Amino acid sequence: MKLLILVTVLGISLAQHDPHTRHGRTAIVHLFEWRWADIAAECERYLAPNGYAGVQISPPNEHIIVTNPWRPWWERYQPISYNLCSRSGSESELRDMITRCNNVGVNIYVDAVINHMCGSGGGSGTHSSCGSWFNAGNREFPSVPYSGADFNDGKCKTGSGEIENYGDANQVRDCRLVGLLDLALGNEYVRGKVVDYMNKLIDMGVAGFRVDACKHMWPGDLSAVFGRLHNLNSNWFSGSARPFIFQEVIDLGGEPITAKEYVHLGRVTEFKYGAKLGTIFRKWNNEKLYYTSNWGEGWGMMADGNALVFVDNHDNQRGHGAGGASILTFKDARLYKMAVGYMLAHPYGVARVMSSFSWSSEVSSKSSRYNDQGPPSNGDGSTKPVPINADQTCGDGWVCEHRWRQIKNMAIFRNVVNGQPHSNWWDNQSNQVAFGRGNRGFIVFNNDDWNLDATLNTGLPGGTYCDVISGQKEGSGCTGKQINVGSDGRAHFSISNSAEDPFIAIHVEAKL
Ligand code: QV4
Ligand code: CA
Repeated sequence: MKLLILVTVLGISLAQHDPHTRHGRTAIVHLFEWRWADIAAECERYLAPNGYAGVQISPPNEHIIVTNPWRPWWERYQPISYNLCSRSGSESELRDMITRCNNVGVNIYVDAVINHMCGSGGGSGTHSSCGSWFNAGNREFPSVPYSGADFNDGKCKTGSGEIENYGDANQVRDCRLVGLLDLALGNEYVRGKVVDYMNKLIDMGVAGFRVDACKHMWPGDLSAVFGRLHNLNSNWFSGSARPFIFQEVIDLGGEPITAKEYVHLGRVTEFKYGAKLGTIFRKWNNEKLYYTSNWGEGWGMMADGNALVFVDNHDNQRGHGAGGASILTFKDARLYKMAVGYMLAHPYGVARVMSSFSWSSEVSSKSSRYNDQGPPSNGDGSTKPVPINADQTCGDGWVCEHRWRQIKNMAIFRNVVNGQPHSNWWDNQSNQVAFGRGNRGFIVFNNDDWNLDATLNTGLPGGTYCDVISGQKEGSGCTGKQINVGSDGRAHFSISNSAEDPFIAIHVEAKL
């Protein structure tokens, strides 16, 4: 225990807390619902050249097909088996993608859905992504195989068999989450099946897992599963590297189950981060950006070494999950770019960038709920490829936030300043703030309704720098603003409150 505290205080990564990123890269991107073939191409043509460290992929296992009449995105959170054919592609396409991404130093993290199978109302038949037969009502999943004894129906104590009260930890772990058939992870047989699934992926070369719905599983059961995972594939990782684990636990306070119960097993998604950052940039509840001088633990968030941080995720960007109202998304592009920029400039946590598909905000004639809309699809329900436009943006409804210049350049900024302390804080006691990262980078925000005009200590060596928000360094010039840093490290910044992007970022690799 003492060692654990010491290690946490020093910010050293424990086993399963280390993302094993390579080539000094730091940020992860969630390519939500992308096909494996497109991810493989994106690793080679964009992610590696632009310094992205890794990709969170959508669940690769066999899942139910829901015809609604169109297919919602969330069918992939209803497993039918651990066969590796999914809406994103076949097992061979998955293997090819993992290999090609690894070969250019980009890690793959799998979204592992191990708390449950499909919903109790999922019916019977072969409406599944590999065509395996199942019968949800009878708890029959012969392709695993799982049957009645492998589920928590007997253990759950609520009348409905559903989670009825999040104030009762037993039912949150042992009963069904929105009807999803709850696996008995206390049973050796179930653990073995889950471990085999995850180990197969590790052996294929993945670097770790985003583990879905961890609040709904007992930490002891997860510990037993994670303890039996193989070390990472030594073709790409050091022989003793443990898989990176980040657990989805939504802890916004007020429930008996907390993130703290899980931090010894791996990192945990810090949902306070995006909820609070959204409130701050929206200036709700009289929040001001200058209050963030102690951002991170100072704001009641978990220890730096335990946190996986993000501005929005695939749930809360569309009102699923919890704590969504303040969340910024690509739909609030101007504030969103600032918030993602803030996250990527700030040293706290392992950062994940969201890459979305767009959806209609209207309830269309075809859909019951717009926030169920699936990825861009062909007439037969298959997912469309991601076409790349001449200007490097994506087409066909793929938003590709990770390719927005401001976000891509801040992912690079994070790599350039990696390991440097948060330094040279400045604020105007309102919504104008600036901070640096040692002598490697500096960022200035103006989220006030008036101009910013200030001479600030950047901590950087004297010289001329390209702002990587309004443009970037290209050849021997800047395509956007230029900032002159004096030999004393001071520079003058002026940011109009009506600027397209009211923030400026400079770093030593964008120096002329
Ligand atoms: C419906 C009714 C239920 C009923 C059930 C009976 O609503 O009241 O009991 O039928 O069968 C879909 C539908 C949901 C449906 C359910 C079962 O939306 O209406 O229940 O299927 O058929 C995603 C979606 C869910 C979706 C689920 C499975 O968000 O809407 O449910 O996939 O397809 C909590 C958890 C947290 C969770 C978050 C959303 O603590 O862990 O809710 N987040 C993760 C994922 C998320 C995913 C799941 C967990 C489940 O990030 O994307 O849910 O794997 O906060
Ligand atoms: Ca459970």
